[in-house]
Amino acid sequence: MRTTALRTTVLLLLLSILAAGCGPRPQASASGGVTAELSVSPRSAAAMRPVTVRLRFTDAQGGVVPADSLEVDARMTEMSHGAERLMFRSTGRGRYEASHVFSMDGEWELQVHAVVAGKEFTTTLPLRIGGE
Ligand SMILES: [Cu+2]
Repeated sequence: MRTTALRTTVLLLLLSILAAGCGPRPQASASGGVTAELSVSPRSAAAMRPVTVRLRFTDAQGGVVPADSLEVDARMTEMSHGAERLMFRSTGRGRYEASHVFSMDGEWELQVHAVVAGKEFTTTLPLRIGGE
């Protein structure tokens, strides 16, 4: 009996940890003083149509900082199919833009790997495509 109760407690603890990681996340992510800001257009972005994804990096003072390198992969959070590489180009003043056709509607996340101000910067930004 004791063992069963303990197992139940451990299971509930694990479930609560998992649930805590499932809330809505902000569209900006900071690391080492650098913040990545994401915006997408159109607002009603949907799969199988071109979507414009914009990224911009700012430092702790809020100033825009350019990325020395930038690689972004989009993957669906609830699926195991492969990632899609987004091809960003600089549009000046520390702003980057990619046009991408997402293969499916659903919950995506952008995995950002950049070098900003000489430092490695990695973050994950949530992105919902379609379904609204
Ligand atoms: Cu999918």
